[in-house]
Amino acid sequence: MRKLFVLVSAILLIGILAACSGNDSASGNSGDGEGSGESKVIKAGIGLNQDHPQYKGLLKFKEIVEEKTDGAITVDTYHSGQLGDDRSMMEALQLGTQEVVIPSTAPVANFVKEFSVFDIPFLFPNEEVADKVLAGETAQGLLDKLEEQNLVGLSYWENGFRDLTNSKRAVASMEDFEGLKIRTMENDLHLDAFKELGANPTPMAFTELFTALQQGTVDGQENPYATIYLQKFYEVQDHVSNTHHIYSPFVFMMSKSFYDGLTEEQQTIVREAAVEAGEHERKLNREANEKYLKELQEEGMTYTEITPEARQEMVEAVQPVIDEYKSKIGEETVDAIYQEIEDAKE
Ligand code: TK8
Repeated sequence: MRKLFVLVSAILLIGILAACSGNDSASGNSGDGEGSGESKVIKAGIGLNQDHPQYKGLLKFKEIVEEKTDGAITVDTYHSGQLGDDRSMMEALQLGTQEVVIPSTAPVANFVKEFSVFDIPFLFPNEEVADKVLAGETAQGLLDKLEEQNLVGLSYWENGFRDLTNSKRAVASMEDFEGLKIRTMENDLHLDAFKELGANPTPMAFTELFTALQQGTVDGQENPYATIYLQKFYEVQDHVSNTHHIYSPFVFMMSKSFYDGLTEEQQTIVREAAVEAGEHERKLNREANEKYLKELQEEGMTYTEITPEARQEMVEAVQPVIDEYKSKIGEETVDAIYQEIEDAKE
């Protein structure tokens, strides 16, 4: 009789424990999401380090979400590629093993090809026009297209105008690109544009870049001044030029399976938090890009100014690549963005 009691108790205990640990995703989010009231965890990763405005923006997102949900949703933040590079983290969102990533638009084009519109060289004339167009109908519509890839685009943040660095020579004009081994993001338009300028481009994840520069696998790279300074590229690069060849947005995106499991109120909270934190990040990023060129020179980098005439030569040189990619990206999207840029200039 005693043995039977012990056996029945053990079976009951195992059943109770199993019911309590019913996690439906690797990040430990339990419950069906239908307002189950159980706590949820957002695992959020970026490639840049803890000093970059992008991470400060992510901490702002964490602060807003945890406060407004009264702790029902908590945000665990990871920087410096701790969870992987942009592309692998986007795949993790699709698999449901990570909830948030904020990649540059360039690698996003491997999931939704229309995002490559933002990789058209010399597309945006300045940040003011970029802000207006990214808040416009076409750019917002691209965020919606991410849902086809089990991703939810919540807002655009700012990476910024990209500038060239290298360890070989001063770059003052297109001729100076000749033969330079330049790392580019994993995006065909970037690759073909740098080939057209005479460089020898190599696509590479950001997480591998510092080591590649240090070992001379590549001669140079291109990123905004804030990234160049805060990732300490001045330790492995001698020259910087204000090529300003592309304005890169970031895309704040969430796993669709996680988003769909939130209550309507929680969905509104994360959407609004992604927008508000993005405004905070954009402000910090502009301040950083303003001040770090001077500090790069203080760290020993040689700065070379690209004159308007030299930049115009580059614009004309890459035009055949832009013409070729218009149909690859989607003519409707490209035409709409160009129109919205003209409207934004007025
Ligand atoms: C960081 C990247 C980076 C981007 C690049 O994860 O890859 O060069 O500019 O900011 O998204």
